[in-house]
Amino acid sequence: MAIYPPERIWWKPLGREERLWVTVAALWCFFMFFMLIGWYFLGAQNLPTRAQRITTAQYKSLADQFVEANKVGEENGVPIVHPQPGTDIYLVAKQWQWTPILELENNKTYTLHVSSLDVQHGLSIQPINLNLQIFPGYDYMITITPNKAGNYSLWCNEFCSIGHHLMTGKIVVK
Ligand SMILES: [Cu+2]
Repeated sequence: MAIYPPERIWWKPLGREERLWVTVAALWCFFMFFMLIGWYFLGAQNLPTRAQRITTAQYKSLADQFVEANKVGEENGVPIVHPQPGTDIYLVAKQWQWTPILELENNKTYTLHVSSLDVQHGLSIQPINLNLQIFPGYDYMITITPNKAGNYSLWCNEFCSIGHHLMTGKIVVK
């Protein structure tokens, strides 16, 4: 059996429609790629966050002091705190609870600190859909000004082992 070399042009040339679709798809890819970059500037969806290194022991002690000084009640064993507007407020993520319950005043600005005492968690504030990754060892600082009274639920949106689905918390804006 003879071995024949493949034909020089072995593919079928693109038809008009196929060429059109490939062009449209390629242009769409370019558009999506540049939108990804553009949205960073246009989307106004990036959290103005700062972060600094902190040990979990240091963060726990800051948060404990904060709860101690501002505690006004308890709900299912979770402390409720009502801090002064304009101050630094602390939220702790640990398996499997967000603590404490923060009672904030509407249209007042706070510096929200968040950190984890064990593993990586995802802070999700609903229904405003604010999402932030929380690693242990970092103190994340977010300037927040609630503009609508109501209850906001906190969820963990980073799988943090067996009790992940139970990890909730609450911010109450009055
Ligand atoms: Cu989780």
